[in-house]
Amino acid sequence: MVRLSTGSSPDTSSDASPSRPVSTPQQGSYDFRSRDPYWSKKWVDDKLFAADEGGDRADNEYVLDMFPYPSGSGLHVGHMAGYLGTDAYSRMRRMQGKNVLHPMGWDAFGLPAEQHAIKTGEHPSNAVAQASASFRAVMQRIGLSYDWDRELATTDPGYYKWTQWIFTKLYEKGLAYMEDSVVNWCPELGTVLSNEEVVNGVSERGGFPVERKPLKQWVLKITDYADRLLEDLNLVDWPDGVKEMQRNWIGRSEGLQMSFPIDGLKGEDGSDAKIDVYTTRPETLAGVTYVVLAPEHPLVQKITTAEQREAVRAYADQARNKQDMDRQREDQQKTGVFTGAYVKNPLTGENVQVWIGDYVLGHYGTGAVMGVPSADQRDKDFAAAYGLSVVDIFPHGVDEDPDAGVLQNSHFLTGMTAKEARTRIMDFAEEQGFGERKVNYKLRDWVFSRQRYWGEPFPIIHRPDGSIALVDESELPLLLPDMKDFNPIKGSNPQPVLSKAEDWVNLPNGGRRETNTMPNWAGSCWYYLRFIDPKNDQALADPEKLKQWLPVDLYVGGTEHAVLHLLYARFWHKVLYDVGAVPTKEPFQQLRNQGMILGEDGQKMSKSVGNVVPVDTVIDEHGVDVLRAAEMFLGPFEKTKPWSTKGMQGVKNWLDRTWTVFNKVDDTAEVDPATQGEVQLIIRGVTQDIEQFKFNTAISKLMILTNMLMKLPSIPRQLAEILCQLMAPIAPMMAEEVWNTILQNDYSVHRSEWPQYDETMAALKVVTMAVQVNGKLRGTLELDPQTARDQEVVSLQAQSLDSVRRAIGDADVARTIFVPSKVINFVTSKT
Ligand code: ANZ
Repeated sequence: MVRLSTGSSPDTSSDASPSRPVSTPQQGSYDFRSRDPYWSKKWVDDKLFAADEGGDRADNEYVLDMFPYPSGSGLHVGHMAGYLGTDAYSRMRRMQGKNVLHPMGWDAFGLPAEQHAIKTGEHPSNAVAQASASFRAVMQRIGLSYDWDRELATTDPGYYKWTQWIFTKLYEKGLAYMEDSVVNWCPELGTVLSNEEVVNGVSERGGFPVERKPLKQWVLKITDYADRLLEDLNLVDWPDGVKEMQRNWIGRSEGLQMSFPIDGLKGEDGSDAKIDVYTTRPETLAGVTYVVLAPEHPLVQKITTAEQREAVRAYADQARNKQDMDRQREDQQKTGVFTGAYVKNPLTGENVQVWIGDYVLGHYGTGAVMGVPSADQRDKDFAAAYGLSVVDIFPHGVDEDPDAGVLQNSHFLTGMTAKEARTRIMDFAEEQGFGERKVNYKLRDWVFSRQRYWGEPFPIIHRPDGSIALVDESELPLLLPDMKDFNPIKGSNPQPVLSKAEDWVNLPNGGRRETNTMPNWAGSCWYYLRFIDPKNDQALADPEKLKQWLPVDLYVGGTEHAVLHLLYARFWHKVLYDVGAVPTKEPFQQLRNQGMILGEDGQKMSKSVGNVVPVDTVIDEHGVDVLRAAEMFLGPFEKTKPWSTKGMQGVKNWLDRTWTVFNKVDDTAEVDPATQGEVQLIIRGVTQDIEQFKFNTAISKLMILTNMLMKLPSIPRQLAEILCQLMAPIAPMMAEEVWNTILQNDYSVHRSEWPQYDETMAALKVVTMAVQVNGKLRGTLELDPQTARDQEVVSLQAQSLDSVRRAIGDADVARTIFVPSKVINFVTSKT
């Protein structure tokens, strides 16, 4: 689901000496080259991060990353952004006494593995095994605290058995059906493409011609769940932007469906034949000066006059190959052709022309609209293009407020506000029988089949008589046949790759197996359930265990999944809820999106630009903790931000300094009350920051604590332990080393008890500091009073502001003027 990729990565277990004996005390600096691999391996071997089975729902916490799509080329720091956040959070929650479920797996069906297979001739399962092994190696090298015993791949037969089982439930509930639909078929690639993969009529990949072809496909009735998918957004704690995108995608609107009698054409029952339109603005009826049908509307043939036939056919032909998205683009020139037919406006009794135009979509509403050029911009453009008349029903035309605007030239609606008139005309239309209130959705049923090899086979048999049967549950999983040739079948008609596996397809009784496969979305729709009980072969998961863990408390991933993945997963979850397989209405309680990490140049990381920062390079040079802390220190978790070598250096200096601090621990030293108070504030601050995914400010506070301790002649053990524990989620390797080797505490710091703070402490005041470059104001920082007094931390935070980075540019900072709690000014010298 998430596209990550990696090359060969070093085997974490072999390149170091994990068995180095522990010695104390240590001086110099933290020996990350040998100690990082030691700890990461030990954590895995000891299953330190395994979630306990059972436990009360209240004590359990489920923290989930969107699982990646393993493929074959280099992992860079940007790929880790989300994982580092959930890891730090999970570590703190465990230390706070939570039983945390934090799993990882592989979304392994789909295009990348299949394409690798086509290129190399190697079976995709090998590519998947290799790629996931190398992903696992990198993740373990970084020490991500997953419960590796729960690792799964959507391509495991033991997993997709249940994907198929869920499909049988959908089918039994009448939510899966077959339909002839029109697809984007690329004869050269031998594959169906999504609308996004088609650009100007050719394939995005390769630039080959794409044709619209009919194909029998499986479709899931997600539209049956439209209202619940909409309403239950109120139950979840998600970013408003994501909820809004889901709402827009579902696109519920309330309007009027109304009939315009066709002049001179009789229906079968002898009454006037009619064109139905759907409108959300029925109050604009008096302003209708024409009606437009989608070019594919079934009535087009019937109503077109002999004179217009040729023009209409030519127009409809060229519209057929256009994408909906292009048809709806606002900057697109509106085009159309007159059909020669007229319809009667049911309010004014006037006849208006009927046109076809591709800005009207065939499968939304009724596939026909009433044209109101004085109220709607698209209609205005269309009327202007063809010289159609305009009736001014609003003083301000299309700019009129759609509720408060007062109507004119509108029969009995004149003088009413649009909102008032809307209700009146709907009532009137229903009384008179020319219209009825209707709710419409943008959401379409979900085309659920693909023609490629590397996907879940449908548990479906087509009997010789044409009827459809489910494969018996006892026969699941229905294994994907082991093929040697996964090449798509090129040619003018769409054919699934599986149709080549004749022995598998043809059954002794004359039946044929379904040869489409499921889309990549299928496996990612329910993996969070399987993590709860990954080895169960009796059920997709034990209902008791589901009760102990659902819903997922926190789900973290990229905004690219804001709509489809989350909508599809919610849909399946609701179906599973309806069949009694899951205990909650919604799958994911809280959602967070990580921001993208850009290259240092502010551009998206890419090989061709040459700005990629590979994970392995940073770790080889500086160790795991520097990578982790530097990445989290770049800025707010949700924000897109560039990588910063300067920032990394700052973080590295901080970690080096903490090492010095830990080496000054003195068991006899006492904590003075002033320091004690300050430390309380830091504990509270770090705890709250990590809870809220504000890792950058948590790190600032850890820097302050370090600086505070640096100033003490010797470090009381209690304070050293607090610093070590507070930094454990951020710099887990060194914290573990210090905890065990220097402080000689019981393994592991990550299972130790999180430091407590005094709840009654007064709320912190925020200090606003000015940030200047050469005396010019370039930004401000909102800081807590402690931070605002610390020159180094303020300096680092200030330099991570975009505006400040830009103002400094390539110059060096020659001098920094710092007035605590007030201002920081960077004076640059020309290089
Ligand atoms: C007249 C009108 C006047 C409209 C006005 C809007 C503003 P939603 O449901 O919110 O997207 N419409 C209806 N069916 C359509 C189709 N198949 N293709 C393209 N457009 C279509 O908005 C529904 C509105 O979108 C409808 O209301 C219709 O234009 C247009 F000042 O009717 B309206």
